Amino acid sequence: RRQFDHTEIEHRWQEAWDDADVFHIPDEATDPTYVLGMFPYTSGQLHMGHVRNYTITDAYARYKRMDGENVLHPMGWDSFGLPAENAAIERDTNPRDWTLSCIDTMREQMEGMGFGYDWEREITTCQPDYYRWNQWLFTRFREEGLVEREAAEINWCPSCETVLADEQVEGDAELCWRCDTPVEQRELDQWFLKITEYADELLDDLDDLDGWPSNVRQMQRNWIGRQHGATVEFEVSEAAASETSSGKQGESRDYGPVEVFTTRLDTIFGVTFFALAPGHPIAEELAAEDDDIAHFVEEVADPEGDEPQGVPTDLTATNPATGEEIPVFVADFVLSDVGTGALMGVPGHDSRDHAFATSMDVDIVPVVAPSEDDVPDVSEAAYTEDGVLVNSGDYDGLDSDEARERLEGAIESAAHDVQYRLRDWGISRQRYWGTPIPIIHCEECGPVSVPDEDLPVELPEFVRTTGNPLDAADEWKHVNCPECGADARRETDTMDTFMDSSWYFLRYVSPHLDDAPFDTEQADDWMPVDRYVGGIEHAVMHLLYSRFVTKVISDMDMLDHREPFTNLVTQGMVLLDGDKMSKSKGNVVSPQRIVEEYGADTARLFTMQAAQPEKDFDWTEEGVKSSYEFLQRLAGAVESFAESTFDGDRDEIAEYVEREIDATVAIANDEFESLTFNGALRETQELTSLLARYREETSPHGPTLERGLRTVVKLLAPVTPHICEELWSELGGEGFVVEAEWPEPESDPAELELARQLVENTQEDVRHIISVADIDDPERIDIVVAAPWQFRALDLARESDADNIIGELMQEDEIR
Ligand code: ANZ
Ligand code: ZN
Repeated sequence: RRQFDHTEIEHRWQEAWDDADVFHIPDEATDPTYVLGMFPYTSGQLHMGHVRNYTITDAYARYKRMDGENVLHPMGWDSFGLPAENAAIERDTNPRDWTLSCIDTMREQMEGMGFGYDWEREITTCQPDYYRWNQWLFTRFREEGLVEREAAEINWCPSCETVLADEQVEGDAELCWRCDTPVEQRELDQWFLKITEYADELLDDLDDLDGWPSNVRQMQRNWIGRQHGATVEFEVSEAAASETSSGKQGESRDYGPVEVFTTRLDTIFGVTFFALAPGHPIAEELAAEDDDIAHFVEEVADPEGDEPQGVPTDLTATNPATGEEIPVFVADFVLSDVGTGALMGVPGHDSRDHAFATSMDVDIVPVVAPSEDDVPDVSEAAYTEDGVLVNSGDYDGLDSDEARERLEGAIESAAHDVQYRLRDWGISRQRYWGTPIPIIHCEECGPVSVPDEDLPVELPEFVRTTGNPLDAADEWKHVNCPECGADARRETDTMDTFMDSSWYFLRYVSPHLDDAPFDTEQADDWMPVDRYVGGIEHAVMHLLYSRFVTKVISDMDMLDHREPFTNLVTQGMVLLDGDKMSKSKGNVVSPQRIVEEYGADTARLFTMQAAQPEKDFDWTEEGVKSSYEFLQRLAGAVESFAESTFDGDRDEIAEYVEREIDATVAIANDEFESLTFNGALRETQELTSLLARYREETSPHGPTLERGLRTVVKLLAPVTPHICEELWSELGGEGFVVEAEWPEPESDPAELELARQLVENTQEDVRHIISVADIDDPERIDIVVAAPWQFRALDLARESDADNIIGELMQEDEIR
């Protein structure tokens, strides 16, 4: 029998919460627990990933609220960006109307899920009252010297007609993250934020972020990619032999000292070739004169290729340690934007150099060995470990560390150097749907910042064109220079939307402020975010940019904190038959249907029950049904309790049940704190079954059962809030369960532990009796073992004619 009508109940309670404003946190509240789910991109509909993400944060926020904390749990919309622009074009509308309609739908779906947000703090990044602060921050960054305009090779998606950040280019095939089109390279003037100036701090502070998963920290470390090493110069000039062959007698060209970066200066005696990246200025100069080199650079070179490839040149380089002349190549495994764009080739000790030298027939010499009398054979493979130097003149016998240090001092051009993989953050996008970069280009004055009082620079009306619609907005584009008044034009690039999301968590603190992006005093008190939950796909970009922007803001004395997120949870995926749900695979389970058919509580319960937050899990209809049935059973139990009359005293059994209630509460507290709701739910469901048996086996509708049921309802309330409100009022609870006091164990923890152990021991005894007495009805075994108050066990055992065993056990006083 269905016990309740979920649709009616859910709507009724959603309205009641709304009317009572229970999720609003006033500005005066101090030191709240800040619980945040990564705000959604406004794609049109909530998907199961959102349901999972926001149920985790909502359950935690509700738990904290019941536990007596002030809770800040806001929601907003990441609503600028290419997908909305493309969707609008597809639907023959404009990005603004499309986005705003998506927001309305998604907000309604969130309300339908019962997520308890403080909607008075809602923020929408595509609204001028938000993006003006992107512009304001850009201007401040520029004043701080953290903005640069540079011509740069950029990733260009020919289909989206936009620049992509490195992070938006995916896989070895270099495909656009949005449309899977192969990405091309182009040179354009771009705006950059100098995140590299914060590379060291961003890296070092990871060590203290112990509330973050270690894999995310490691991904950020790798992304920043700090390497200690040395730069050293090689003299490069045209080889003597080539003068005759090319007929250019007497004009042997000198290219001067060319710098390389190495992490292994200890291997310098083993350098047998020198290599330039195809984009190195010398390689470009050579390509202009030499067809083979031009052909290689333009047609053959493939930096992503598995096999290193290259082309010989007429140049030689002089090894500064040995004075030896070595051949110079242009090679594709040397990257233009890494180090200096040139490298010293040590095939004996570097695997790529080894592969290259083998194909080019270059010498391979061992200069580092495990020990002096164990020189490795490097003809087949490089020896890549540190060790002891050999074949290295005066340096023979030194270990690698010491050799590096001494060589750094001894070689005149050598200098200690640190290199990073991290590049500055290119924020220019040649698209419409983003924050206009607040710059005016003047022929006289150059790029001029739009004065603060002229912010926001609002987007003009959308027009459909092939390129950037802002370029076509003539009236908008032509303005006067704020400095000299001459005719000038606006910057038509918009900002990467990662700018919007790199500080939105600060805006929630004071979302309506109109003279600053956020209130400093309030942010000092309310920040950092205590629990941040979102997808692992944001491990690098969003989380690194947010850390960077927070540090800059802090350096501008606008915030005390230097890290935005203390605790991070990266939630796993909701799969269907082991596959990611996706529109293209047509295997999407719609949250809307689940809510209609089973209710939001069931959807929430199932997603929290299925696995701990970090793990992927499979969506199954059976799982959903069993969550639904559990809630129906619980409702039934409360109903029959509420209808029954009160009798019965605390007895031995009641004491056991009381202990179980306490034990469940103790475990649930820990599990809620660590967001492992599945553990708490398992315990709570077990307690629910125990209470059901307790009611059947004895007939005490007394205080123990009442406490038990109230506890279950409270423990479930963060996860299945609507039905729990209903049951709470049936049990005669006061006010909302969402505002009720979170349960604490009544007995002291040490006693509880002892009691638990006793129970476990008793269970062992009972199992023993069962096995000896040969009880084989599985249902009875379950009852006996799971409800081990002793006399029941004895009764059942006695029934099975095992008197003598029981007698013995009783004599030994093992059971009593
Ligand atoms: C000599 C050497 C000997 C190196 C050796 C390594 C091992 P990893 O390899 O990740 O530690 N390098 C320098 N500039 C480069 C560029 N523009 N493109 C590609 N590779 C470049 O990174 C450091 C090493 O990368 C450097 O140390 C250099 O090769 C190479 F047994 O120098 B090494
Ligand atoms: Zn001017």
